[in-house]
Amino acid sequence: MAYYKKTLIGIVSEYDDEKEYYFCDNQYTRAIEKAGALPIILPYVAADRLEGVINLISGLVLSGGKDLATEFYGAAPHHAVKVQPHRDNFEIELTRLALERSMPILGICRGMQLLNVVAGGTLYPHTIDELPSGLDHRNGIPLDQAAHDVYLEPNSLLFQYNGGSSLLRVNSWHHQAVKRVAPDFIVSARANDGLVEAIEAPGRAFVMGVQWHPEFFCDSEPASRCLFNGFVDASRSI
Ligand SMILES: [Mn+2]
Repeated sequence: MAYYKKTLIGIVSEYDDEKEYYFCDNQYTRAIEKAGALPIILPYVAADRLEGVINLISGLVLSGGKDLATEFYGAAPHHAVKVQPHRDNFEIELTRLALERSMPILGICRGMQLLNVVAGGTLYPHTIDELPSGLDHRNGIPLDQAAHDVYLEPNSLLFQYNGGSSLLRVNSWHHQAVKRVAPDFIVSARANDGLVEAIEAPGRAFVMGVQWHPEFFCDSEPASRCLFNGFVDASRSI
């Protein structure tokens, strides 16, 4: 279909250090395809190629993966934080450029955390250290199953995507979380332990982060489908 050519969505890949392979969970690519766009998996190219990447794509998915290094948000190094420096360097600069160009961005899990940091917020490096009475957000429940509830704010896009209901069941596989929300962003969802589960930038076309993995629920749950459709629609109009 012709409009695929106009709507390329870049998805930041993961990287296997041992094999030296880039990889990407096909749940992301399927979700983007189903929403009507063409997914492009992005390797970590050199800084002087970032402009070219941004010129190629209409929307950017910041995918899940290892942890963002603590140095980027002013926290001390932590033994539970597993980093991938060349991904951080690539993805931070790419996200900065995408924000500058007012490009639609969907940050998922690590991607939400990275988006928050690039926009000026901070993270908990290891939530159970600082919030010991909270939920275990990485308790081993597989990502194709809901793990806990989140409560959506009525003034958020997510609330609309959820049919005007504040309650949503989500999956969960994270040990870090947003601490201070970036300026110009609002919290659009929290878990019942108070942890920030989604953020969005109301002044922008579509810039959103979700701490869960909606790409696993596109077939089974309308809010996730609407979220990807909303992201691709915003990207299409760029
Ligand atoms: Mn969670």
